[in-house]
Amino acid sequence: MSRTLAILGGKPLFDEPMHVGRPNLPDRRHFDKLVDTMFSNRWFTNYGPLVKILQARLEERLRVKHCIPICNGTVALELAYRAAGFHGEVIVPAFTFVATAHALEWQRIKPVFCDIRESDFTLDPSCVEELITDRTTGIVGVHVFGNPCDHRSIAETAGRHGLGVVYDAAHAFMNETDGMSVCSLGSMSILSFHATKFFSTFEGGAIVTDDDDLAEKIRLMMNFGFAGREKDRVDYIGINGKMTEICAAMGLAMLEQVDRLAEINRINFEAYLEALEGIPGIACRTPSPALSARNWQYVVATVDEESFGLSRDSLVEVLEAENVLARKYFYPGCHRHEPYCRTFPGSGRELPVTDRLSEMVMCLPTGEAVTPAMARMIGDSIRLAGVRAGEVRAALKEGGHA
Ligand code: T4K
Repeated sequence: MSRTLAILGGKPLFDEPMHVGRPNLPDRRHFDKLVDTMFSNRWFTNYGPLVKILQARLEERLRVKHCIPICNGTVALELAYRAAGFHGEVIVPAFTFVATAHALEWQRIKPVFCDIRESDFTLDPSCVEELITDRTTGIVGVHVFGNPCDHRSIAETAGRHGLGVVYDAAHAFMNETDGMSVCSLGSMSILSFHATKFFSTFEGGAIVTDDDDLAEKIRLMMNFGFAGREKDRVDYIGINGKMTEICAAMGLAMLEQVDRLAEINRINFEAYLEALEGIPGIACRTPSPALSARNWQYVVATVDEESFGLSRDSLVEVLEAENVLARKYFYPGCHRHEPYCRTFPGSGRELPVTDRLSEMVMCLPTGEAVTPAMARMIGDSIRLAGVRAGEVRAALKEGGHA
């Protein structure tokens, strides 16, 4: 408690920036070997041998029937929405990465933004019903920070109205609930394997489904609609959603690391939880109790300005001065971004939980670049910022920030 915060003239906590989403690394020898195989195969893309192996390993690991590798999570979303037959209007939470909504707009589907639950940041099923119109064709649930949506209530509402359900499981790799993989909920889910994700292929993603017909349709759609081995027949106006071999090589190498990384994340999370314990106005949000296995990828904290003495934004600035680059995932809600405000003016007024939480939430760095000692130091700086909130506010004002 004796140190001086960097914002108050002290030395920054870290010499190098500590990023949320700093990529974890594979074993280089393993990765290099796979790259050598790729070059000796002279096969770089178009459902090559490494993609086939990765697909089989993912299906085994996630205990799902089909896990189709895709070039990224956003294209996976577009393909999934289209394969689900979505059109007209689709209900989607606003508290998510913009890609969840953008992928609807790119299919000329109107996103109808829905509020979330306070407890776990996921779609609030009790708000869905009132948004259903005769143009609604589907519901998108996002397992935000890996927390599973209330899939039973969503399925019940969707069933009563004849709606399709697609889950955005970008954050939920390896998470389990009710004895199954979170990404096997609903008829289709998408995963993101972006560099910043728990499981990475540099860029990449996947569509998960147990439905053979849907899997067949997606395979046509993601490969220009080519049917048959000779590719002399096109059955569908498809696009290019294929994963490359170099990305599959990264995926195969990273798959060997996931248990180790989940454990590192868990230990870091415990350190943060302890360090943030009892700080007035700071809540370290534990992953949903509905999870029986988790990747611990997101260390999520909320800041209550009144009790803490500083707003979330001010605390993010305090941390930035310490070289800790906390992220405001997800601020603002999608409904507050320009293209959606313009299209749906006033929609924000109806999402009080999204608006409140998006003003309070921040994610803290974890992964193999962070040690429990570092997590404790970050927690102690947050505590100190609260204790010295008055001086911090004055310093921020002087610096033209607040
Ligand atoms: N659905 C959901 C719920 C998602 O969260 C996402 C993606 C998607 C769908 C779409 O999936 P993809 O099409 O992306 O596969 C990042 C990621 O780019 C994005 O994948 C992710 N969600 C989102 C939550 O986070 P930004 O705009 O915050 O990225 P950026 O460049 O600011 O990087 C984040 C942090 O990571 C920075 O602090 C720097 C650090 N970083 C990043 C990269 C790329 C590194 O240290 N090294 C790196 O190579 O979106």
